[in-house]
Amino acid sequence: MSAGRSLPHDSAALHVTGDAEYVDDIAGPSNQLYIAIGGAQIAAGRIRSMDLSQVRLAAGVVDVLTVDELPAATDIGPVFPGDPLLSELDVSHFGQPMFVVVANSHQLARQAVLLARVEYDAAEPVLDVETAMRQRSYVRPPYTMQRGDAARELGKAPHRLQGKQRIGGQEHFYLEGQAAVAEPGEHGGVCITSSNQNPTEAQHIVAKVLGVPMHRVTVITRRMGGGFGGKETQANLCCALSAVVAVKHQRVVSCRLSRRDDMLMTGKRHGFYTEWDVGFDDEGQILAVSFTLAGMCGHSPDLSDAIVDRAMFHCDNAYYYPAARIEGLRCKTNTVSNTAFRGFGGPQGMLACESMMDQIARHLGKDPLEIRVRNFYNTQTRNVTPYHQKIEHFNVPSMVERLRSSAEYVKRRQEIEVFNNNNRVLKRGLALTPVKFGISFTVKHLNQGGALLHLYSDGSVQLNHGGTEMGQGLMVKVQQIVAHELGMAHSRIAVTATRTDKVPNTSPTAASSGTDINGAAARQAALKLKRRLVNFLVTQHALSSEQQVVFSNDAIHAGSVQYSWESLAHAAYMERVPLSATGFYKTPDIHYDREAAKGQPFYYFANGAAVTEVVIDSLTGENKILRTDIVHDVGRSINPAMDVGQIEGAFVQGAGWLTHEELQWASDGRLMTDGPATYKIPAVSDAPAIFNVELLEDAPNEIASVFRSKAVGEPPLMLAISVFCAIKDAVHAANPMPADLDAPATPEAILRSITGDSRS
Ligand code: MTE
Ligand code: QUE
Ligand code: MOS
Repeated sequence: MSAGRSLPHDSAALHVTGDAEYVDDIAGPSNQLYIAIGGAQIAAGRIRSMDLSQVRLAAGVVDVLTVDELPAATDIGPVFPGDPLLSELDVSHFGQPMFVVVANSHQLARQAVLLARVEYDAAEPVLDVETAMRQRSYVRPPYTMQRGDAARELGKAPHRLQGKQRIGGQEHFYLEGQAAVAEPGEHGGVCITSSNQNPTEAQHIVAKVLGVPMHRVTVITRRMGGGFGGKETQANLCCALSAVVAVKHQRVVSCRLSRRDDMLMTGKRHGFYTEWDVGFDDEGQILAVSFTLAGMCGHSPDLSDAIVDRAMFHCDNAYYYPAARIEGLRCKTNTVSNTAFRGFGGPQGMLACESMMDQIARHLGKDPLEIRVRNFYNTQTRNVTPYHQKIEHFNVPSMVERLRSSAEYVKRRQEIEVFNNNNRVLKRGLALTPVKFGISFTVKHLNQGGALLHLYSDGSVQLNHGGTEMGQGLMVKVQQIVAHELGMAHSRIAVTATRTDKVPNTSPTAASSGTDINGAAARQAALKLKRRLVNFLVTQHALSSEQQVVFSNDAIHAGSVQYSWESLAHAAYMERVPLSATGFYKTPDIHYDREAAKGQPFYYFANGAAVTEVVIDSLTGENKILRTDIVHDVGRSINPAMDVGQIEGAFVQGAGWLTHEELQWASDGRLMTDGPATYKIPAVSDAPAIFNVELLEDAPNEIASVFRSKAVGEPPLMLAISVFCAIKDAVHAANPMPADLDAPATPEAILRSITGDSRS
């Protein structure tokens, strides 16, 4: 049977031979045009004058466009307006697109951009979230969730602590940058091939920008060389600009951002400033908590409303708060508009929570794991979240117990103490942290999926659905689901490029829900096709019962007659049975009243736990992960190899966010970390030397998800919080009264914390 097997990624061979086609591999016609974007050289202020005459005269330049040449809508804000495709006179971040150069090659277009002469009236940019907070400068109004009377319970608590933490953002650093190719079509339409997590949204935006109905625009995505949330809304820029130029010049147009432009012009993970005020008893059991979570949204809303919401939904992580008040702020800064990034705000809320847990433990002189365990939800009495969703299934406590023994937590804790007593410079640290991550888009309408299945008369199947492939293995998993349902060899099924003209009105491939919703939709399509084939066979062979038709082992049995897929497809075709089916799925039972901050936004939770041991050098702040053990709950896995790959990759990406990767802006608002020389993503050697990843066994999802599997894309990123907490543990071994440790825990930050040289 296909589901549950560790099939290789459907593009694995293509990936390693270089035959997998990405947007920039598409061979265009010889008269293809290329564009480059001219970005603002200030972060805030106004354009006084813009002289593009030298740009127009540069070698190979065919056209130069500003906002005045755009045909229809000029704002590409995905949810709320605020993202000018090309700026008018106001500038709100460094690198903001101002004009487009169209030339005969990317290189000529990029060279011409440099010839622009622009004068500005620069204003003082706001470059950090605390300044925006003080000025009450927001892209969206503040929003609060509460349960119980946190202020009153805080006042009565035997112990009370306040803490704060700055949390850095993160560049997506997908290996394939933003790219789109637009081909003009009839009636002012266009067909765009784009590296894109959200083809439908691109279709919608391009239609608005061109001033044509959506039916004139087709968007195709075969695969991305990584998306990580960075191609959910940020792919729209290349799509919209290439479409405008393609329609204007009636030629194929390529837009592919240089790495530097990509880093300057497209959004990243939100940095956060977080504060907590917590009351607890002598045992460290939390009685009440108040959080302020302030996200650095950049200059416009983009998806920040939902992202800060998700941070708020995850500052409880796995812990019950008898009373809680959670305030989320969407701070406006003169930086690029921040966007979706694996975890979608969840990691930032969860890190604030886990930092608070550490602080409580240190205050009481207890092991942080003891405090964590003491505060876990249970499903009987301590089972209501701050947003009033009940926790009905919860396997975090048993997973943590399992990990505590399999990773020898207690023994290693003692060994580390001995090591630290015997080493003055090197200090080791250990931490075990859990993850509980809510699965579903918290915006209800996005929780739907669609699929289209064709059985051709030779018995081969072509499958299409609304999800996009970004390396996560969505296509092979959906292929396995359909193969399983049809009892068919998976090799008969070709999953083809995602296209807005095959499955319409799709949701972004995001919120880890790709398989949950598109796999379920594809399954519905397979069931529909199967039903028609059963009816056909029952009639054809005058069978007394449908039970006499069996699909298995890549063949079909109708009573005593056996068909191959070739013979059945041909026979059904000859009898004029429709062999194409659509499938649709919407997640049941979810609702959230944002006004009241009450409801059931999540269909279920994905869970995991990690123990990490690190070593730091207390003189230099250097740090290294020595060992990580993970137990993660993917329900009944559809493809264990893909799932383990997702867990390993997400963990390392999360560890990069919390230890190496640091965004820095110059005082004029220019991003200084604008390439791999200045922005350090993890290398292979940064993965834990000992890395034990285990899928929780015999744990089918209690909720009726597709084949009882669980989403895996984002949740394991937050297992990397164990790295941060382990570093903090090591810092405490170096100095029992260190200054606050902000994220990322770079060598500089670690050293500042040890020496007590706090930045503020
Ligand atoms: N894995 C790879 N290799 N590349 C990616 O870009 N994106 C992550 C995750 N895993 C990503 C990835 C993010 S942000 C999400 S939301 C999910 O994959 C989306 O895919 P899924 O819903 O099919 O799991
Ligand atoms: C998780 C997500 C997303 C989300 C909510 C989540 C996401 C996303 C949106 C969103 C919100 C409002 C819109 C819209 C999209 O919400 O990726 O078009 O109008 O795009 O909990 O990953
Ligand atoms: Mo993932 S951040 O939901 O694209």
